[in-house]
Amino acid sequence: MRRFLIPLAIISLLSLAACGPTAAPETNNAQATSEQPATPPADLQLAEGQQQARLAIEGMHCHNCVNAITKQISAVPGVSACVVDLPSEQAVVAYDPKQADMDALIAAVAAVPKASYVAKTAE
Ligand SMILES: [Cu+2]
Repeated sequence: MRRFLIPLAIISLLSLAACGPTAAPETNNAQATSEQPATPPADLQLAEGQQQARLAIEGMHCHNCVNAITKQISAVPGVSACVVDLPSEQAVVAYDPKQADMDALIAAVAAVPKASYVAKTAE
């Protein structure tokens, strides 16, 4: 088991290092294939008092981007669920409006270390 995990971890680290504002080549591919709009993530099930935010996120290249953004949004106080979708470049977030708001979620996306993602309210 451990034999598999170590190379996987190394590959993950390498692709994370290769991904960011300076990793331009992948972006071109993404744009070339994104002419058909991808299906955005489904609405979340909300507990009482929760709200859902739908964010449009620019700058994601791969699943490491998705993981980094998911982690960052999930760390915002009041956020109880977060689904980030790469093909549609959208995220849905369930949050308690007494603790978090749209500005906090957008700021969390912008605060992902070593990256420059931009989020705004999805149409
Ligand atoms: Cu990435």
